Amino acid sequence: METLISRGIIESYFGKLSDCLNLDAAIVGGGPSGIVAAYYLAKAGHKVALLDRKLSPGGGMWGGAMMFNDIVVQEEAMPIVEELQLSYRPYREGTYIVDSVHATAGLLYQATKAGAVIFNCYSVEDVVYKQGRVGGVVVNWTPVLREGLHVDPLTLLSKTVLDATGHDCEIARTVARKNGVRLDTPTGGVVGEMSMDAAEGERSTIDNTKEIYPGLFVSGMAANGVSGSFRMGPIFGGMLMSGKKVAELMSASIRQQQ
Ligand code: 48H
Repeated sequence: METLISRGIIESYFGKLSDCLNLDAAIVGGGPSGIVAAYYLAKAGHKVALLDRKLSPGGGMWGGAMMFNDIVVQEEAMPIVEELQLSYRPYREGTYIVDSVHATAGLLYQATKAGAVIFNCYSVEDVVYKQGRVGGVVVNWTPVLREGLHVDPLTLLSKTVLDATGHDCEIARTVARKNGVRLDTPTGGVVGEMSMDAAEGERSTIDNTKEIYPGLFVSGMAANGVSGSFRMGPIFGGMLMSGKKVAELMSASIRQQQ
């Protein structure tokens, strides 16, 4: 019995990993924008893997605001909440309340059900960069990096890569720093996010969701971080709409490359 259990996990896991060596979309970061992007890309029939460095993907959504585990979603994003079958309660002035644990678990459930593969405890430490294009991700176990062990990474090639790493914009920073290239941002680099303006932050998240370098897209807080726009606090409609928008942009790019 012990061998059966171990063999089942090993065979299944390595099959899953081998199957992801050539992807349509590699999503770095399993916060709300990354998970929603994974859902729509998988639903469109693309081969999608989402990598998150934590044991529990979900990013900043589990905790609501200051660990009060509810989030606010505005009217414009409710079609996504409906499509992903999340429960919600109307609040005031066109806003709704969603339990943050239910929402995070629900998004993860729908994305994986649609066919997205999630690798947790994976840190993306670099990208594949060839002929002026980002073409994949370089991955290692989070515990290897935390321990500072000198262990080389593995590589997953991908037609498109999404930086959904939140406030830190890690992938965009790495691409600009290591390759000396200009990103499609106001300065050509990572500008860094501004202080709180909830309405403006929500609006600009959608505008800033785009391809910032051939093969490299940004969503969610990373979109505002790279372009130097405002944070918005615990209102999550912008994150959901950014995930949907970036999935459409990436899907068009994937189709062009086929
Ligand atoms: C693998 C990585 C790496 C890496 C980071 O921050 P997130 O929740 O992302 P978003 O942008 O979808 O959502 C932002 C939202 O949660 C938020 O913080 C808001 C609305 N803040 C407003 C405010 O005013 O503060 O998730 C990012 C995820 C995390 O799970 C990280 O573990 C993961 O990315 N991650 N995974 N390799 N190099 N870097």
